[in-house]
Parts: sequence; C-alpha cells; structure tokens
Amino acid sequence: MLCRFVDENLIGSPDLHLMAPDGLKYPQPSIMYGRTDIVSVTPWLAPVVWEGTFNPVILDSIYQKKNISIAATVFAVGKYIMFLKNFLETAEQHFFVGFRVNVYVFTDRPKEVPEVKMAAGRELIVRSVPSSKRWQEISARRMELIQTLIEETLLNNVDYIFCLDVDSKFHSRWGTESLGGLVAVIHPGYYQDNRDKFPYERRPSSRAYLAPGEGDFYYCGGAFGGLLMEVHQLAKTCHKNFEDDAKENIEAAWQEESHLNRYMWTNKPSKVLSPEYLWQDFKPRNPEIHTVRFSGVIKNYAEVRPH
Ligand code: 5GW
Ligand code: MN
Repeated sequence: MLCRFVDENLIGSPDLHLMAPDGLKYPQPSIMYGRTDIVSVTPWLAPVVWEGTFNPVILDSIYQKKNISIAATVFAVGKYIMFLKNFLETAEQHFFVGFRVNVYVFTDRPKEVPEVKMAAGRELIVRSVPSSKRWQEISARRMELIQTLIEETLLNNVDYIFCLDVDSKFHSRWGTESLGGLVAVIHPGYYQDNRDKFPYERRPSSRAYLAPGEGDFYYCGGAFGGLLMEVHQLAKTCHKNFEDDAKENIEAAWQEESHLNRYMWTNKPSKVLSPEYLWQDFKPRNPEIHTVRFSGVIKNYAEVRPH
C-alpha cells in the first residue's frame, strides 16, 4: 500500500519522475560534444535552455504522458490592447502546441479582445480589470492579480503558469523544454555585461535592493513562470514588497522587474531560459542566438502609453 502511494505521488507531481514512452528512438546523447559557445548550466546546476541543448521530441513525449496543463497570463490595459491579436495568434502557432493551454487576458477593454481561433484543448479567458493611467498601478496590480488568479481559479486545475508581456510575439517553439519549478528568462539587454552594470535597485531602503557583488543574472520582468505554487510564492512576495515600499514612498528602479530580480537572487530559479525566450525586435540577432522564440515588438511609446 505504501509503495503504491509513493508511486502515484511521484507520477502525479508534474515536475518529478520523467517517464518516457516505450519504443522512442532518437539520436544518441553525448556528454562530450555539444555547444561550446554558450554556458548551459548555472553554478547551482539549473539548466540554461538554448537551442541545441535539448531534444523536443523526448521532452514532449515525457510531458504528453503526464497530460499537463499550462496557464498563461497577459495584461492588455488601455492602448496595449493593440498588441493582443498578434500575441495570441503567434501563441497558437508556437506556444506549447499540442498541449492544454488556458490563456488569461486581463484587460479594461473586454469588447476589443480579438476573436482568435483556438485549437482543441486550448482556451482564451478574458478578465476585466479597471482602467489605469499610471503604469505603476498596472505593474503593482499585475503581481496581485496573478496571485489571486492562482488562489481562486488555477489551484487544482493547472500545473504550470507563464506570465508574459503583451507587447511581444512568438517566432518559434516555446514548449516543454521551458518547464521547471521556478523559471526565469535572461534579459536580452544585459547578458554580456558585468553585474555592476545591471539595473538592479541600488537603494538599500527598497525591498528590491541588491548590493554590489550580489545578483546572478539580470532577469526580465516580461516573462517568468514555473510550477503553480512557485509562481504563487513569487507573485505574493513581489506584490507585498512592492506595497511595503510604496507605503514608504519608494518605488524600485524597474518596478516589479526589480522585485523579481531580488526574489530570484534568494530563490534560485530551477530552470533559466536563454535570451532566445525574450529577444527584442530592434536588436540585431547575436551569433549565439540560433533561434528567436519570443520577442518584444517595436512600439511607439508616445502612442501606446498613457500620458
Ligand atoms: C507601460 C508603461 C507605461 C505606462 C503603461 C504601460 C502599460 C503596460 C499599459 O498601459 N498597459 C499594459 O497592459 N501594460 C502591460 O504591462 C502590458 O502587458 C505590457 O507588455 C506590460 C509591461 O509594460 P511594457 O511592455 O511597456 O514594458 P517594457 O519594459 O517591455 O517596455
Ligand atoms: Mn514589454
């Protein structure tokens, strides 16, 4: 009886026990040859995901067996609704194709949400939020809304969640290789820089403070995710720290991105996604970037942001 119990728990937890189907054939893996132009593991032994470091066929077959389900959140407040169509259509082409996905759109303009044909097992869910003129409010509310969405709706229904910026689109596969407990994406603008150049919050009075000599990477606020309970812990902590800062009239340099970076310093991500997973359309592709999977589109700030 005990043995049965343990087995079921192992198989039931989506991040444990990677069981491949019988009869799968694929090229022999090597621990001698592979990419040499990038680093594919952190000093705490989390994988860093780059094209050429994983086999999508193995990974998909493992996770298909588990029948996992994934939630994505995206905020489209005010004029940012204009980015939603492209985001959703390209997500249908590239984001966890063949898996169960629920996309949660938070918007103050529910009537303007585009009709996007979703594949079987995939669903678009619209949540109304009040309009807001101040980015600081949208930013603060993002973590809070993610926290409550997890508590009120996703618990017991979903295994993983990814929280993504809407001013972006998919270009190629973003799939099971990105799954992990706590998943962070390396910011495309800083990955070649020394850590003292990272735009962390540098005032000790903020709860997002990182001292000189601290910080592993600069992670982006525009994409993060992982197991539901890991992301719940992150959203709850970042939201609370943001609010506690606000009570003392302090706002971190890059708002929630600063808090996210502070969180990831203490709570190491168990998987790190390379800048393939959030490039920027205005940046020329560097040679180590073999595939751009997801990227921020070029936007006219004066046009989309509230004044
Ligand atoms: C952003 C900046 C200033 C004022 C308002 C906003 C804003 C952000 C907005 O008016 N509406 C909105 O939905 N957002 C959400 O926050 C979008 O999902 C957006 O992708 C995300 C982060 O803001 P971004 O994309 O402008 O930030 P960057 O750092 O990618 O340029
Ligand atoms: Mn963005």
